[in-house]
Amino acid sequence: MTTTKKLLVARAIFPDIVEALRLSAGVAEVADNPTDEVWSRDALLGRLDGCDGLFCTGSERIDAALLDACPALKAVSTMSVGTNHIDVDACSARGVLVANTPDVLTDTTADLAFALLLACARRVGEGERYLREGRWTKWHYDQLMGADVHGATLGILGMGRIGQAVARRGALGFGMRVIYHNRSRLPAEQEAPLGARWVEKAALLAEADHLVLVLPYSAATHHAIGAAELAQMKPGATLVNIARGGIVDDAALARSLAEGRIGAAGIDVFEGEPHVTPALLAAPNAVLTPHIGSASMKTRRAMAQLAADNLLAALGLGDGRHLPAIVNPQAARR
Ligand code: 8YV
Repeated sequence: MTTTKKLLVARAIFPDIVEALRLSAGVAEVADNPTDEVWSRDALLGRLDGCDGLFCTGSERIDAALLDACPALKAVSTMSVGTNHIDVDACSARGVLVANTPDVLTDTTADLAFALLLACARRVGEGERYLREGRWTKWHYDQLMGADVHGATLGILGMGRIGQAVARRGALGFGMRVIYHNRSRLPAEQEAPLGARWVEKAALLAEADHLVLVLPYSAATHHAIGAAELAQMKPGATLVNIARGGIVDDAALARSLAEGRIGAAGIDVFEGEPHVTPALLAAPNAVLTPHIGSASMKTRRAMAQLAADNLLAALGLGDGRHLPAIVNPQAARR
């Protein structure tokens, strides 16, 4: 096969995976970013000029203006399951295929939901700071009392693959009663093994002891949990966001935590991250992590490999090891 395609890998990823891309049949050139320099928009555009394929992450914004400036681009492969940083409609309209990395991160991300849920409900962060700061001088009967997770009601907003993996952990591992709200209801045969029951959003907010957010970000889900929704939650309930910044109104959440209306929060994703609303940083009853939902060694490698395979497959290259996870197959017909 003649070597024809030019690729750009926008962020530093596993060097051996970049090297394998470079050696793939049909690839003429791979430009990458081994130092993980933060490229300005213009720097990204300059490097993308003339490229057929882009390997990106959730940090790069792929919009109509970028696509118009890079008419050679045929495929955008993101190392993320979320695609809210990509204007998929604009890609489809220009015949640009978009691929993402579903499935490989489902269980790892659901594990982090439980890590945050347990940590905030049982006040692990507060306890650790208390101990490290030398404030632990004796035992008290009411020291750092938190909320039980086992046997409680687990509410899940968004019931895709990750939501179902969270439900499975709650029902089977912690004996929780699982309720969920999603645009579409799961078929009964999928609900039954999870012991999950579909409820209206208002009932979800009112009944959940612990509410986990697992819905994709879009204009429709912006501030799906704002001041009004926080006020509808059970007093003392916990909230976990492993989905996307912007789904929660972070300022409203900080107020609710400060007022003691919400008992605790476990938050992995933030509005405008890596900036974090200062009032959240000041909230002792919040456990905050820097967007590490998928960050296990095994999963991050699997994501990078899948994104590389997707990119090659979307350009008609590669060894067909993976059926590419194409978000907009309709673009191929253009
Ligand atoms: C990524 C994620 O780490 O897959 C997603 O949608 O949010 C995370 O797993 C992040 O988007 C970097 O690409």
